[in-house]
Amino acid sequence: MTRAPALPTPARRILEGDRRALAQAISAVEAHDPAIAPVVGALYSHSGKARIVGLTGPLGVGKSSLINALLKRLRAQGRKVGVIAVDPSSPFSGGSVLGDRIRIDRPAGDAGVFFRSMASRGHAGGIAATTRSVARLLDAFGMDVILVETVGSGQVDVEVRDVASTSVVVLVPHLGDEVQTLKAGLFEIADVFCVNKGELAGADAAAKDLTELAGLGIGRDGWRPPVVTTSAPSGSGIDELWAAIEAHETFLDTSRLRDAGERRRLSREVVQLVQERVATHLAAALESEPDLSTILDRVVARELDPQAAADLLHSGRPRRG
Ligand SMILES: Nc1nc2c(ncn2[C@@H]2O[C@H](COP(=O)(O)OP(=O)(O)OP(=O)(O)O)[C@@H](O)[C@H]2O)c(=O)[nH]1
Ligand SMILES: [Mg+2]
Repeated sequence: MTRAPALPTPARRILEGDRRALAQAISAVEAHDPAIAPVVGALYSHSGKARIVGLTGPLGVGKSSLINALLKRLRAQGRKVGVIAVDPSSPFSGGSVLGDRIRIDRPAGDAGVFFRSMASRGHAGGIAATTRSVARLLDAFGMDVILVETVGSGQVDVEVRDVASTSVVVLVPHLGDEVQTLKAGLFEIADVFCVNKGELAGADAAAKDLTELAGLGIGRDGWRPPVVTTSAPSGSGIDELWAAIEAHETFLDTSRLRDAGERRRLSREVVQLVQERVATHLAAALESEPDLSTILDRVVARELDPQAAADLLHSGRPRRG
């Protein structure tokens, strides 16, 4: 009888619930340490069970506060929760500009919560390229729910949909112009709208506006994004917010859209990984391989335009006609 290959030790320790092993693996993923790839690979078949919920929205609307409130609620139900906060970071230095601002209320010794903040390192769209791998580690570790906060640099983050099965767009009353500019993009992202700071004047009007908009957006797979009003510090509306998230998760199951969504996300992930590799390889080859650097020389000399050079590199011959 053939036996399954032994799991790498860190992978086995993560499956056994070793938090230190988990933390080390996440750091290795963030550092792009090639030694972690077999560990992440070995854990892949143990992932896919957690519900991944993304929260996105402009700066300061209360995403972290909502995550804290959701965390308390989920812990009270005995669910294990992983939190990933993706910080804005300078594309130039790779360092975190605003730092780690989320304060997670984790009672000391609560093994059912794991929090990680990571820098987005200038990755366009705001999700660190490694977020998916980190979410998968938390998933294999046994977290039931993974909450992902993505940077809100005045825009909502479209890439959250590449990670989460339910995306919550968080707004506040009187976002006015901001919402106008966001409108078009909002419905491609939002499975749930949350009007936070709901105790402030204008919250009802904002919720009403969004509900009307959500009505116009109906037809996207037959799901109408619900609008929930919350006040994170008091916990008001948090039950409703979680109910709306769960309703969307149930919808994914009953409509059988969950598999289609997962397939789309994984396809994008594989394509992105190939893109990265091809780009790295090609950039090096353009400098080092004489045949290819000649093509680049011709572009530099204005003999060949970049499009034509790309055709030549891609198909080996110039495009006709
Ligand atoms: N009045 C009011 N203030 C809130 C509410 N929720 C959060 N805040 C406050 O709003 C500020 C920003 O909250 P955060 O939770 O850090 O918001 P965020 O969206 O995570 O912020 P960034 O990560 O910087 O984009 C803090 O001072 C919170 O205390 C709310 O429901 N009502
Ligand atoms: Mg935050």
